[in-house]
Amino acid sequence: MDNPETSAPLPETLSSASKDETLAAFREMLRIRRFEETAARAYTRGKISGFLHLYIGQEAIAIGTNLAMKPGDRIVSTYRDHGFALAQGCDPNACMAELFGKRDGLVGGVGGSMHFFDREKGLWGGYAIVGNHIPVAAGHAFASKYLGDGQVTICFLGDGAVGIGPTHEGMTLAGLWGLPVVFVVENNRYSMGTPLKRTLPVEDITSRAPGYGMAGDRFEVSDPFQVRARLGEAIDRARSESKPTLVEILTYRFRGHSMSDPAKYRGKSEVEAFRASDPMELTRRALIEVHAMSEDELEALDDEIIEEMDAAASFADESPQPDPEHRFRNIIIEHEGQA
Ligand SMILES: Cc1ncc(C[n+]2csc(CCOP(=O)(O)OP(=O)(O)O)c2C)c(N)n1
Ligand SMILES: [Mg+2]
Repeated sequence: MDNPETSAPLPETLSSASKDETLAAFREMLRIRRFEETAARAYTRGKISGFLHLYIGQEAIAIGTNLAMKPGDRIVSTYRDHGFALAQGCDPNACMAELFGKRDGLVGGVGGSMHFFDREKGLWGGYAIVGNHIPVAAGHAFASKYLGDGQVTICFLGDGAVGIGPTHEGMTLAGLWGLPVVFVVENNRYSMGTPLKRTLPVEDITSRAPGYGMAGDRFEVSDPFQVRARLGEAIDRARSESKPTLVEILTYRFRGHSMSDPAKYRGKSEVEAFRASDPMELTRRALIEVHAMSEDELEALDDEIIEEMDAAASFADESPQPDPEHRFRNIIIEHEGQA
């Protein structure tokens, strides 16, 4: 009998993609997953302080977004930001060193997990305060409209950010002023340990889009090419018509909210059911079933990536502590007597 977990048909977006692009997307998703697992191990060994929110299960969204973006477009993200950094091409050594709070980190070791930032790569910040980056994203989009630079801002938020005041303020202004922005709710069904049905009166988040004068789109993530296509439409609308869109992507995180969450609020069967449709697993299956790759070839790829991430952890470990003065860099106001 067929294993029901592997006999589900592959999504058309995946089965119609070329081998090269499927392999490239799989590789990038796997890099995120292995980076996160390496970070989790480092956290349990006491190498990382503070919070650590992993992106495991949601990788296809960051990879599909990167495929849909043009150079100059901007990502504004939540604290669950490592996947976006890697998808945008940030160096895993610098990302890991940032988690370790080291000098060679992406922002010199003073930002940590929740504050990745790489302007050159289009990552305009991870933000720790739920919902408060939505007005920031609207501000970026306002600047693009004002300057006529043709750039689009893509702002990610969680389902838990939807009821927060600044989310409403930012979306209202984006709709009112016709800003070139795409708001993407990564609806992973939980905010910390609270399921969506206990936080929102209406679970379809895009039902709010007309109230903001925005187009809406809602789908369950299946693979990076589906994300590229669906977000691509919203990004085009922003770029060519200067109209915002509210996109809701239904997804799932396989780990707890953060490293301190054992995720006891959900059953094993729920997690297993989502594992069967894990976009990374579907992409792996496409490589085997459609493109005739072997398990051995994929294992060799995995070994190479594990090695890359182990090297990133060693690099981070060996990187020096930041200079004490570094904490005063990149701040807006310098008080008297400060460096
Ligand atoms: C304004 C504010 N309130 C509360 C918190 C604490 N907090 C951190 S993450 C989180 C849940 C957010 O869930 P969601 O938006 O669904 O994102 P997810 O973690 O699922 O990606 C909360 C309440 C915070 N960081 N900021
Ligand atoms: Mg959530």
